[in-house]
Amino acid sequence: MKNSDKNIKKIRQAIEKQQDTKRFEHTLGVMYTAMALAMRYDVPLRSAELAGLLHDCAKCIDHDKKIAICEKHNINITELERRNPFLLHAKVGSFLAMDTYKVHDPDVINAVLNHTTGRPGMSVLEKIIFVADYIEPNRKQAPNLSEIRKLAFINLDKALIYILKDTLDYLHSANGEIDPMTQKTYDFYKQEEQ
Ligand code: DGI
Ligand code: FE
Ligand code: FE
Repeated sequence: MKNSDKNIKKIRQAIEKQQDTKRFEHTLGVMYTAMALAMRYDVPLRSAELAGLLHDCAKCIDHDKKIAICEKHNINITELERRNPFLLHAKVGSFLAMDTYKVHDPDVINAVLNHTTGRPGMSVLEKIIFVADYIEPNRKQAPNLSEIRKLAFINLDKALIYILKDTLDYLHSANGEIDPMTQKTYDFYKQEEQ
């Protein structure tokens, strides 16, 4: 087995220990969906596999512990993140991807970092992880899922915009606090589309 394959196997085993069963199933769903999208959009399969495996590596960590990790390692926490600490799993996850899982590919790290809010100017891999997170087969709740699933393999940017729009609509209806980055990402891609 190649060294890189051995590393991925080790990371997969470590993530399985870290996550509850449901979250790990979701992780594998994102990993395989991201790899399928990587085939479609000419991204290295290994990058999609790694980023998919790692994207929620901090999801099963208590809020207090996530905040403690940020404070210990000088990772900035915004006021909005303090009020909605689940958002921190992306930032903390990207830190752990480097610190614990020893992954240093900046594209993979960015894909973990930006998987929840997105950002303007995402790489193809970042878009793939963002979209795969929403459409992977275990997801059942979001509206328009079958349409977005199809669209993801036809036009990645259109799928991205659709997901951001539905997320913002959902947050408005549920009175969720909107991270300025989620709004900025939507505005950026919506405007780029025209
Ligand atoms: O970690 P996952 O559940 O797999 O997925 P995720 O990291 O994309 O998180 C999904 C949740 O994040 C979903 O319920 C929508 C929410 N979200 C995305 N952008 C924002 C947001 N929540 C708030 N409060 N504000 C945002 O801007
Ligand atoms: Fe997540
Ligand atoms: Fe996820």
